[in-house]
Amino acid sequence: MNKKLIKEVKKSFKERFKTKPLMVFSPGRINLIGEHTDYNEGFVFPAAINKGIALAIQKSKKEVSTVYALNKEETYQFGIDTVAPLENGGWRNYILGVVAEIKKRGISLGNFELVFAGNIPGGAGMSSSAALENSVVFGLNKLFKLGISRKEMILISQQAEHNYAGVKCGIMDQYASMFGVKKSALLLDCRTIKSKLYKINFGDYKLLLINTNVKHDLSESAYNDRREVCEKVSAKLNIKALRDATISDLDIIKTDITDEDYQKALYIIEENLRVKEFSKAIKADDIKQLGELLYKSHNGLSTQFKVSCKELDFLVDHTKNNPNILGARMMGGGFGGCTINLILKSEVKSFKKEISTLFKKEFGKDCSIYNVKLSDGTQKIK
Ligand code: GAF
Repeated sequence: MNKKLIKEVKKSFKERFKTKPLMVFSPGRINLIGEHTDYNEGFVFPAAINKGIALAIQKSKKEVSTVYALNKEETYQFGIDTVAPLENGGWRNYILGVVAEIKKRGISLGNFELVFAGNIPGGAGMSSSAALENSVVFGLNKLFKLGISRKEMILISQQAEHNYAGVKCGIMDQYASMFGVKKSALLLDCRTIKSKLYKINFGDYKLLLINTNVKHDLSESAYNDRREVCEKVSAKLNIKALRDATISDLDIIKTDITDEDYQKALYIIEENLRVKEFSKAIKADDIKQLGELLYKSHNGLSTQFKVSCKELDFLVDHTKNNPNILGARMMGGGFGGCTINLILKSEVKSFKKEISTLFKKEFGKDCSIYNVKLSDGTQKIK
């Protein structure tokens, strides 16, 4: 599938700019467990997938840089020396943000020409934005021989998201997209930004994503609000981040904070513990326990951290009395997007049919179902 995507991007670049570009592929990600823990300097367990952004890029001698979003058939031009965030800039802001963050580091860049396209469904919570940011910073780094390390590149991508897209995200998405490894997931410590690789083989079971095809308005401001709550509680506890808190610490300040804030902080502390339990269960080949942790994670996201929505809850609830599904939860920032399900391989076909019908009956619209492969991270391609 990516072959087709890459071919289309190359072709479009050639038609537009007549030169041979440098080609980059940067993947999206899934997350096994550990949601909203990244900006609390905690633990997450993501993996890069075989869907992403293909990008063609070349230096330009012109006074402007020209970027073309093939999926949207939209072009944008800007001067490399006059970069600023655009109101409602959409995809443009990810590119401008990366350029601005590189320049902030005192590194000079020339103008360039770029074409990109992706096959990550938009709003699905599979990090098309991190894939785009990483592809741009990786492409520019190679093209202008900037000597930026992969780790610095993901920090540039993250800052682009903060300052140009307005989402105060953690580091999980950019890390997974940049450092992903085939057939593996990464247990990432978001404080040290170091990960441990786990080969993933769930035996007779597999991961299946179900997209609600819903992205609720205000999801970005709600995301930033959650981060603020976590920071407020950390400040009350006099610690750097909720990663350093225990439940007993939190109980000491329980009467000084609202019950809502208490529940949110409690969720973070418990989710961090679940990530560690999950990694132990993988090592022990305890698939049943993996499923149980997924359900517990969803319950916390929905009832304590409050980032789920009725469509996500519906999808998770409808797996609970299905003996062929061991666990399910919403994945990513929330307020829409996908659920991730641990399902018996032989039952995928009949489940797909069943859940599609039920979802349509309940909400009057379709859900989408994806199989994903765990794949390598951002790379130069031919
Ligand atoms: C989004 C953010 F970009 C990540 O940093 C992370 O916080 C995630 O939501 C929730 O776990 O994808």
